[in-house]
Amino acid sequence: MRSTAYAVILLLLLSPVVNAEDSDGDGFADPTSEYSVWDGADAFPNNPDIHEPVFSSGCDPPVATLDLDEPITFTCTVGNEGPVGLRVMIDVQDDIHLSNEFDAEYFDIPPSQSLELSVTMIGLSEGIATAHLRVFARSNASASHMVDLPIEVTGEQWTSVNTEGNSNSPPDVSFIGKSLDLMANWLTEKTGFTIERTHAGGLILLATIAIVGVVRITRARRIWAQNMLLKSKSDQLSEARFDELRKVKQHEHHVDDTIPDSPNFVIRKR
Ligand SMILES: [Ca+2]
Ligand SMILES: [Ca+2]
Repeated sequence: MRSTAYAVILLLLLSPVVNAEDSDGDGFADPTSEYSVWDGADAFPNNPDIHEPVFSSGCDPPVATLDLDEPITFTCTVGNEGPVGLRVMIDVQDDIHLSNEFDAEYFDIPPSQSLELSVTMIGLSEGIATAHLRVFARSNASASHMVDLPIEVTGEQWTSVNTEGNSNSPPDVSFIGKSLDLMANWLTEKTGFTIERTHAGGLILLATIAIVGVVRITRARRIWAQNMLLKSKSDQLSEARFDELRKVKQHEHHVDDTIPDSPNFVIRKR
């Protein structure tokens, strides 16, 4: 009698596990730790209208144009729109014109979460191609979800930007030091004073300042001369008028005979 009671209690405790529960009555059992959506459980255990997993997805860029041998990496997101965590297998189906660099992998996506993937393809031959990102959510079924990746491959050969050759080493300025040494030696020889590199550098600096000063003065003079030449036309005209007035012979009554002519001196070399 007692053993029978234990058996009944045990049966009641085990019944949810033994007899898979179907909460919404749609014929698909609720998922459990032993029986997942991957195995065939209801992806929406509380919705009698739906039992298959639902995904949202998107890839960036949505379309692409590649040259031959040019790689492109799409950033794709795959979201689980259901209330149950999913284990999925994701792969990429390439095309005759493309080479796929994405390795198929299993992922766990918690409810209402999404994952991000990098999918790299390489242009193989000229043509219009479509690769497919496929999401498998059931062990023994075709893809539950698919994202198209339309890609045009041109006939041009891709020329990658070669960054290895252009090392950004600082410019070689050792020649400045050498020049200063040469200058210092030369000055020492010529002047008899011991002149070192730093002195030579200072002299060069002074010389440079002096040259710049001379150049500036010369330029200022040239500009002044140009300005003189460019005197406004009205000035030139008025000056010409004055000149003309000066040339005109004075009236007779203004001539003063009392003033003798200026004597002409002849200077001769002895
Ligand atoms: Ca169900
Ligand atoms: Ca359901």
